[in-house]
Amino acid sequence: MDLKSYEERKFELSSILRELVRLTPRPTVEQSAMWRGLFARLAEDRFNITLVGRFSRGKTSLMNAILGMDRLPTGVVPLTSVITQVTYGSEAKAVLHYQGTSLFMDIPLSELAAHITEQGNPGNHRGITVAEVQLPAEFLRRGFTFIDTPGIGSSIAANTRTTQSFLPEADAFILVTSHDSPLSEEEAGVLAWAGAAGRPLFVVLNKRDMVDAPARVQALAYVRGEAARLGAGAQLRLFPLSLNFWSTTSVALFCWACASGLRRCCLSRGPRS
Ligand SMILES: Nc1nc2c(ncn2[C@@H]2O[C@H](COP(=O)(O)OP(=O)(O)OP(=O)(O)O)[C@@H](O)[C@H]2O)c(=O)[nH]1
Ligand SMILES: [Mg+2]
Repeated sequence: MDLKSYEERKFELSSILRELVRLTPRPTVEQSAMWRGLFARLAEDRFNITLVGRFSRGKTSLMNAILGMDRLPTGVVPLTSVITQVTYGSEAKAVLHYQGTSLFMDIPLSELAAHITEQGNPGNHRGITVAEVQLPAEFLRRGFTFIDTPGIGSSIAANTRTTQSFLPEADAFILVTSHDSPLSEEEAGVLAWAGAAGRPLFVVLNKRDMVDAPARVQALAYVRGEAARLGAGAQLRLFPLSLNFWSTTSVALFCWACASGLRRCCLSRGPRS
């Protein structure tokens, strides 16, 4: 897609949105917030890269590695309980957005765990729709937004629901699974969903350190085979990693591969339907 058709498609989308707003004279708070978000995404050329996967796969660890910092909380038990969006901002802080209101609250990053984890905010009882982490990182300036989601398939059903209802917002997926038990039922569901929706899909096979060489080969072949069976083989890009032992080089290579994969997807597919 060239720049002209991109601008045309953007114009078309904003006309449809304006028409929607016009046809809904009394919108709910949720509808207004959704439309504001969509207008902002269009205006800022924002592209949502969403990390999904079963609980404790290492999604938040990957997010920290990509951002080159250890600001987001990780742990062995189901941890992330709130959609956490990392985006550009002139100063490092977090902005909390709540259900049913357009009010928001700024907090220092040091207080984040009290609001976005199962321990500080179990089942998201505080009703936070999104925790927006703003960082003055140069590469976030280009409109890429990384979104960490609560783990799917744990005993905490609210986390699975939160993540599944967020899937349509994703422009591209990084599905994090692991070598020791590749692809849970819920993760296979995400593969099938991304395949049917034609979204770019990067699969990180994490925890490489936990299995021996023959099991690594088996795990890779299994994920490739399942992706093909579920209709996501064409857009699959698979990365074996060990986030407990990540190096700047391995994460930089992953980011580079994602960036070139995204460029290829956008050029070959054009806008999504
Ligand atoms: N052995 C090993 N452990 C890892 C690796 N990557 C992450 N972990 C550990 O796995 C646990 C879970 O990591 P998180 O990043 O919190 O996982 P998550 O997917 O965000 O978990 P939820 O937020 O609960 O969905 C932590 O104790 C990490 O230290 C890895 O490559 N190898
Ligand atoms: Mg997490």
